[in-house]
Amino acid sequence: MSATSESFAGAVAGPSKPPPYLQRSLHIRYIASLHTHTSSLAYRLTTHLRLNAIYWALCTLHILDAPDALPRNELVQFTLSCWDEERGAFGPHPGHDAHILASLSAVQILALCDALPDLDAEKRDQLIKFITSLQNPSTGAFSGDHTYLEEDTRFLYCSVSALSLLGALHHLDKPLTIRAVLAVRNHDGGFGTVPGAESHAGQAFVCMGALAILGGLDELDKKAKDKTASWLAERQLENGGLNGRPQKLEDVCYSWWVLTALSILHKLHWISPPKLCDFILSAQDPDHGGIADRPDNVADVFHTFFGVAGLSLLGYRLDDNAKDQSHESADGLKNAEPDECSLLQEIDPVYALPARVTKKLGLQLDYQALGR
Ligand code: GRG
Repeated sequence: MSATSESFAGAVAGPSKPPPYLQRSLHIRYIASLHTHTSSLAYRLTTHLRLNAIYWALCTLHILDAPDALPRNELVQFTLSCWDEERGAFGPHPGHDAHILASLSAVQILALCDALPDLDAEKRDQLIKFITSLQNPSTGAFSGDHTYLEEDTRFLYCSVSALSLLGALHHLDKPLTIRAVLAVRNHDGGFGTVPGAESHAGQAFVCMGALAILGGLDELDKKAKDKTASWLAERQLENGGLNGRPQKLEDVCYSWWVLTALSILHKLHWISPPKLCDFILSAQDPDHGGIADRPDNVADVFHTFFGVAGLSLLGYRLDDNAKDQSHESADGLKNAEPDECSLLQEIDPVYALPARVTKKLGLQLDYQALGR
């Protein structure tokens, strides 16, 4: 073929369009490949997110029922090597300072790998001390680290969730912490980062999740809960995707931040699940795997996790895509038998971990999961 006809053929073919079903095997290969492509500039520039990324990747594989596609022992050892001796908690990468965002990811990775006991008793105690020391004793708000530069409900959720996963929630003043969550609730029913800050869907997840773990959901009466659910349901746009606040663009990650809060409120049916499923599937990279923030953008592990987790909450069925499943058999990957394993693995919207894990730890709380 001549150069001209080759480029003409390329122009005619154009970029592939994602199929209307989940490309499970392709996404498993995409996630596994992230572990081997470690010499790229992008990999080096994201060391500050390394433990978060391992958590997103592992959790995606668990939902896709392929937990062994990444090397468990190596990841557990790497996670433990991110321990910051001086501060007594986890940093995002060996040699980095401890932070609550990395510490929750570390605890989640250990929980996913059934390796929580690998954290020895002395370090567990230090970690609990680090987390409780982040709380502002007069307001109950949390900072992310010992610089105490910024308080944010994200840090509160991470602290509450990590303490709970460590079986150490009794170290916390629960009524004070619940008050700190209620203080960021706005008149529109949404939640912000600090009192008076604009409502954002990300904060709806962290605030509803923290209230659920702390047993504080009933501090909101039915009218207040419905107002929050209405604000969340209004996030769905004509194209099926969800935005994070009014007048903003849709993004696949809001499938997680919005759906989890609706799930905790038992109001998942207040949005259109089929339209959201279609939007998530339309953001797949049909050639290399992974899911992007929206169609035609570059896929990444963050959006892949939140897209797949959203599909799990929506009760997406793998047997909707017979074509992709036959592809999987050829690869030797586990095939989903329609009667036996047609749903994605269940994700717990409160802890952002597979339900298998929170059940085993005796932590599973009440929530709505479609199709189960
Ligand atoms: C265990 C899943 C899990 C999370 C840990 C870190 C954390 C707790 C929660 C983050 C919650 C949050 C604030 C999510 C929103 C992230 C996001 C996409 C922010 C984008 O904000 P803008 O202003 O985008 O750039 P919009 O869409 O508002 O224009």
